[in-house]
Amino acid sequence: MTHMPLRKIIHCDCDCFYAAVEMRDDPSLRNLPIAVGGRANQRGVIATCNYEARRFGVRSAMATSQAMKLCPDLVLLPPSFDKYREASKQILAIYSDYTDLIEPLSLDEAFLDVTAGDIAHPASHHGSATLIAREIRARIAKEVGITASAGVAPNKFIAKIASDWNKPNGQFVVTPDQVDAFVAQLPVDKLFGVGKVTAEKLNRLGAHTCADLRTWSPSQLQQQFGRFGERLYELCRGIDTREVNPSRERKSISVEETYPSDVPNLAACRQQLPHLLHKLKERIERARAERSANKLFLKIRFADFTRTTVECFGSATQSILFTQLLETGFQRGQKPVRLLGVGVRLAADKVDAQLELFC
Ligand code: DCP
Ligand code: MG
Repeated sequence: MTHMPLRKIIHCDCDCFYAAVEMRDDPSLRNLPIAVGGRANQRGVIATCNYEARRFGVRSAMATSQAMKLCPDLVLLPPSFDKYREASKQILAIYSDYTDLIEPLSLDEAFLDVTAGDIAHPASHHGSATLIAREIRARIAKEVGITASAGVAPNKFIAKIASDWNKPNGQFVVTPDQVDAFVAQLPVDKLFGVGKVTAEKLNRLGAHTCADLRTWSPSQLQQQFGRFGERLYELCRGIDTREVNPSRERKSISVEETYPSDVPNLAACRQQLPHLLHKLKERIERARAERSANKLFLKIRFADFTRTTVECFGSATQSILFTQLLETGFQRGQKPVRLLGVGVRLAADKVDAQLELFC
C-alpha cells in the first residue's frame, strides 16, 4: 500500500435544503410539517420535506398522494428553483473564502479539501478542519439563513458518511486514528458504489458490516464482484484515494454580496463598489490565474428578484469600468438592489496580456 499524505476533507450538506429556504422566507412554516414538491392530483412527488414532516414518515421521492396519507396536515409548497440556486451560490462563495478545492455534488452538497488550512487566513483555525467546518456552518446560518451539517475526515467516503451522523445542524469528525474503528462497524450498504442489489448479495454471502468484509481475500472479492472487488477491499478498510475535483475549468472569477437590507439607489450602490472590487482583487490574486481576463462583468439582482448582467471588454479590472457597468445595469431596473456582484471572465487560452489588477 502506498502512503498518501493525510488529507483533510469536509463534506458539507444543507439540512432539508429546499424546505429550509422556504421556512427562512416564511417563519410561520417553521413548526408545521412542510414539503416542497408537485401536487398530489398531478401525480407529483416530494422533492424534500422538513424534519417535522419526516416524523410522519414523509420522504424525498415519495408520491405526494402517499405523503398526504401519512401526514394529512402536510403543507405542500411548489419549488422556487431561483431561490435555491441563489442560496447555493451564496454557500459556494462562503466555501471559496477557505479553499479553492471545492467539488459541488448538488445545489446543497459539496466536498472541500482543506488540507492546506484556511488559505485566506493561514494563521487562524490552527489548520483545524473541525474549526473551519464550524465557522463555515455558522456563516451559512448567519448569511444564508439555513443550517448545514458537516462531516470531517481524512477522505471523501468517510466525510460523506460523517456529515449524516449528527444531522440536522451538527457535525461529526473522524480523525485518522478513528478511521479503522469507525468503518469496521458500518453496514456494507454505506460503502460508496454499493447499492441495494450489491448490498443484498453481500448480506447473502454473510457480510453485513465492513468488519465482516475485511475477512475476505482480494481474490474472493474479485471473484464475486470483478473489478469492483478491489474497490471494496479498500473501502471496507477506510481507504479512499479519490481527490476533491474542482469540476469545471474556471471560466470566471467573481465575488458577490447579498445585502441584509436592500441598497436603495444608484449612489448607495456606487459606495458598495470599492469593497467588492477589493474582494475581487484578493480572489484573483489567490487564484493565480494563468489566463488573462478579457471581459469584466457586473451583476445586479433587484429587490423584486429580477436580475441583469452587464459586461464589457477589458483586460484591466479598472474601477472606472465597473462604475460604468453599474450605471448601465442600474438604469435597467431603477429600484432597490438586493445583490451586487463583480467579476472577470477569463480568456479561453493563455494570452499575451498579463492580468492587470486595479488601478
Ligand atoms: N431533492 C429532490 N429530489 C430528491 C432528493 C433531493 O428534488 N429525490 C432536492 C431537494 C433537497 C435537495 O435536493 O432539498 C438536497 O437533497 P438532500 O438529499 O441533501 O436532502 P435534503 O437537503 O432535503 O435533506 P437532508 O437534511 O437529509 O440533507
Ligand atoms: Mg441536504
